[in-house]
Amino acid sequence: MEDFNEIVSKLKDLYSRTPKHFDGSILGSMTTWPHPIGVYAYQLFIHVNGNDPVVFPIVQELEKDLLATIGSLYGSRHGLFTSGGTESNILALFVARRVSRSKSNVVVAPSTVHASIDKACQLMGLRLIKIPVNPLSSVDPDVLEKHVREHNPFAVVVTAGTTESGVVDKVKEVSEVASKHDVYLHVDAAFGGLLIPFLYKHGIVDTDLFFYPGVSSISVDLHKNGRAPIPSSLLFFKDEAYVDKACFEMNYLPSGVNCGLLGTRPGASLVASWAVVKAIGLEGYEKQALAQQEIALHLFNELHSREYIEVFKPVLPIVVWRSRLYNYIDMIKKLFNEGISLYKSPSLQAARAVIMPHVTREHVDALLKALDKIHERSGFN
Ligand code: 0PR
Repeated sequence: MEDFNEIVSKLKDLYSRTPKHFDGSILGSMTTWPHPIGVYAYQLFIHVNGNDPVVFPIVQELEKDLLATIGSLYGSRHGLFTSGGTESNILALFVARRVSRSKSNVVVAPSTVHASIDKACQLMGLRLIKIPVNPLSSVDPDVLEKHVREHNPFAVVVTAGTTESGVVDKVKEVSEVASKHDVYLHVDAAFGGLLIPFLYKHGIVDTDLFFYPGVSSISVDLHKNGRAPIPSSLLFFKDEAYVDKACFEMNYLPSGVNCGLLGTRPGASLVASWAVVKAIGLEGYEKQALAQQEIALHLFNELHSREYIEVFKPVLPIVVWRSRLYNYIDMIKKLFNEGISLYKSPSLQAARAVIMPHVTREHVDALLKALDKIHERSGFN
């Protein structure tokens, strides 16, 4: 057994070598530095099993409050707290299958859906039909309707803030197609859920995120733009009865049921999310969304002014670009060697920077400097 102090000093060493969001090196992932009140709450409630509301009634109380606050943005307070966008998407399709009257096992979605939809379909033996779409455009509702007529799905999934380019599918128009054909519609707003309602209000995006009559569920991650510690997401349903369909009988538990995919679950992350949402408030999320968008536009404008770059105009704060000199994988590798980590946008053969709440103008300027440097060395500049 190792000495406690030795383990602590090893941990400190490991920590010093682990990248941190605030140092500007993490510009690719949709993760962020959690709000300090969330870290405090997480530590305080570290012992709480979120799957035991009888022993820990706080879990249900705070879940209800959290759902009411965030759900007020979309017009529903029915739902559950989950471990992330993946669990929310799997559960949404699971519930869709349980409530659907249709016998079909087909899910229709634009090709821009997140890979967790593929995962959900593989897990449940569902057939996923992808509509080929331009990654820079939302799915055309008429094309979607054509696929619905042709493939007769029980569920349709669209995305409000796509992973690779931040595009927002037209929720209202798609919901009309879903209503007309009596198909379950899930909207994956893991990334856009805490941006779109505010940016729509300010006329920056042209699509709102709301429980229009044909929408059955909406997922939004709190560990992305919510600034809650990982793992944290919410899955909203249009109807209270749908929440029960995300639960399983488990007789030995004091509550008799287990909701969601996890068994024992981190109650601490639920309490922490609640605390963070209280601390930031919807007004705080609104300011944050506007600030993120402004930094994204700054990055876009700067990239646009460089002749060695081809950049796409951001819809949400995700900026995607290519180099005219390097292929995108080489460019990402070179930037990684300069201490900046980005993700790929394979559908556009491009690099992607996500302007999360921790990202500052200085971080973006350091990225631009690194880009200039790698192009200068090759004599392009
Ligand atoms: N839906 C959308 C639209 C997403 O972009 C993501 C994740 C999910 C669902 C799944 O969410 P969870 O990761 O919470 O289950 N997008 C993250 C991203 O693109 C996923 C990610 C993060 C992947 C870090 C890899 C990684 O190292 O940043």
